[in-house]
Amino acid sequence: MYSRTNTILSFILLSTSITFAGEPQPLQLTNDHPVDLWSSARPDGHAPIGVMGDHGHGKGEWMLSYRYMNMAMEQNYDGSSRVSDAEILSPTGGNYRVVPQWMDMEMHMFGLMYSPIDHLTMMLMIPYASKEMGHLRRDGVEFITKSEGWGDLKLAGIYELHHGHRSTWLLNLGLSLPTGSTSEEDFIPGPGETRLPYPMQIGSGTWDLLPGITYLGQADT
Ligand SMILES: [Cu+2]
Repeated sequence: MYSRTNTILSFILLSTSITFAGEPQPLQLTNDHPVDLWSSARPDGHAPIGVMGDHGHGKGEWMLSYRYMNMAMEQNYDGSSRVSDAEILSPTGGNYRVVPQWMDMEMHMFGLMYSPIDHLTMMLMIPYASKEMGHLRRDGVEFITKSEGWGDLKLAGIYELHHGHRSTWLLNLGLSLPTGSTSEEDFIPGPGETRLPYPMQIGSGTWDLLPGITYLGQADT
């Protein structure tokens, strides 16, 4: 079973994104809200875009986000040492009939944030993923398998424990629902239409609790 070989060694990660923050509330200058208070309307009110759940919003504020992620993997490893395709296929080596040679993954992540009440922001995220894996069979036949679809829906609440002068504590609690498919199939020369291995599935197939605590601290400038 090729899914058992240790795959995935070197990868390149590219991440680009656009964020739209909607209807920011005017900054109120009170003792509670000094002028240099962090706000999601400020560029420095956001962590790098790959970091999610790093900020809350003011009551009534919403935010739409789109993130694009691309990952390319190649070269098999056993632990930390490289293993050649020939070794994996060899009867005296790995003795596998098929070796995965590369995998490309693309993900479009759509996000929605909304704050219904003070200090609480609700977040919804859903990815659309497409995956491709290239294989080499022992007899020299090469083939590619593909899968594509909507992944696991994530719901989260971000509670502002403390929003002070240049420091903020956030409590994050999220739930990942198994909405993504775990029964993706594709044609494999030989066995024909076959259920793809787990890394090629779109969903995790599990319910996951995603708790977290975030501290934001702003350095004096
Ligand atoms: Cu936001």
